[in-house]
Amino acid sequence: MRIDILCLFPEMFASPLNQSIIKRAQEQGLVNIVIHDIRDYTHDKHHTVDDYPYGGGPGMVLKPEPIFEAAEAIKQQLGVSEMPIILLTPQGRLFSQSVAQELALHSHLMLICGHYEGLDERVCEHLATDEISIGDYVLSGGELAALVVVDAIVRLIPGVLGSQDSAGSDSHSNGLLEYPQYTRPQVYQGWSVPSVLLSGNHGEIAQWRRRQAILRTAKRRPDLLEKGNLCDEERKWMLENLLDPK
Ligand code: 6GU
Repeated sequence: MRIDILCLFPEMFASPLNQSIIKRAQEQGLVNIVIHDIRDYTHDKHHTVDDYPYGGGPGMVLKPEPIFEAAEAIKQQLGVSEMPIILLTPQGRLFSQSVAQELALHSHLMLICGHYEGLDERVCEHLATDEISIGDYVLSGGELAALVVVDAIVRLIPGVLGSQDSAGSDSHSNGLLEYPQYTRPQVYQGWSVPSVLLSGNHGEIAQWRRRQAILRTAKRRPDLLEKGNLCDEERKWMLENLLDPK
């Protein structure tokens, strides 16, 4: 997969993309992430990227020309006439694991990071094919949001994670929050690991984990439960244990 990112602050990407799983994915050639500075596509002496809003009011608005020109140059370089062009904006559709799964299917993505108070609406209307927000709060710019989106997508590319299993049991991948995990020591400050996990009985362990994931989701994120595909027996067990926590 290739991901091109258009932004005003390219240095914000250097460290996050050079750590851990994303770094390894790039080294293995599973993803090629290219950062572009929108300022490089200006033509005036001062490399102007923004201007006053028509109609007045506070703040500056990103000009359309450098963004359109950058996107055009990238498409030409890639030899494609169409590709998903995703604008990161608090006005976009809400990002989620299922949006990440959908985006991970593409071979090319272009992400555009907005900044300052806003960006010319013609970018949204005539260049972007999608607009994404990472949550209901306001960031100073789209760069951090782009990093969140890239991280969530890259770990879904086949071969990126060590064992194919580890993406499958993550919180949200089966619609539920993840079950509690433990490692050594068996007793820490008097707190013991649940004995079922030491039993070696894989059937019982799987059932305990499934039930813990259900209970945790019901308590913390009941809005997610309908995506968890509970069977009647699981629903009954959940209701009993929510009412009567032992
Ligand atoms: Cl994508 N951009 C900005 N500036 N703020 C946000 C956001 C994006 N998603 C949530 N807040």
